[in-house]
Amino acid sequence: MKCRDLQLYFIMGTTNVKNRQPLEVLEAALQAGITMFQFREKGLDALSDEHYEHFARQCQKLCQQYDVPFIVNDDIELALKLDADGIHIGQDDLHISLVRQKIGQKILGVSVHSEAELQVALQYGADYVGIGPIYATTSKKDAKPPCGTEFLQQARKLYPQLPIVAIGGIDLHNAYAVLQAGANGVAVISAICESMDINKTVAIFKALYAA
Ligand code: 3NM
Repeated sequence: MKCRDLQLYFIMGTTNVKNRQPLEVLEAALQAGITMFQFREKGLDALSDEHYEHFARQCQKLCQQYDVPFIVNDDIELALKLDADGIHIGQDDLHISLVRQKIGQKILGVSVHSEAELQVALQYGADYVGIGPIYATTSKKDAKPPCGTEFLQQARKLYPQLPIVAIGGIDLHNAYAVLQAGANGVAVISAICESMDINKTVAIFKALYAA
């Protein structure tokens, strides 16, 4: 995994998309140039069983067509079954050391909220860390209070080479500040799922890196 894979990391499940087909949204985002995708099927109306797996496979197939890494949120069994490119875990999931054992060389992303969590993630070989929620988000029910960019800046100072993606409430207006604070990229749900023009939204995000 390269740092620039984190530039525009799109996260989506069926419950994040209203009035549109989730696969159409994903394909539009891929066409427009997202650099990484995370399959995150959560919430009351989330798919389950064979529907869940089928949808995951469809997402994976699209990502493969566009040569974009397909990362699974939390579900290690699914990631292994589908031979996904990687997995992203939080602090409430299986311990990172066990996850690393199970997934071998696959990409491993870990959400961290403190220096202690960051050190554990690195000790067990996280390929990248997610820091957030930077700003208020409505996309994750159990999100912690927004932390702003302070911890992100601290993490960057401590580990100049560490691939870091920032998450939570990031949109076209605040993304630049997050990159300035030290993130290699931004992970977004609503900025893309709720965009009226995904092509344009993605282009604007990506133009931030050309500046
Ligand atoms: N994880 P949006 S915040 C999936 O803080 C997720 O770990 C977060 O969605 C964390 O871009 C979040 O719509 C939701 O704010 C991000």
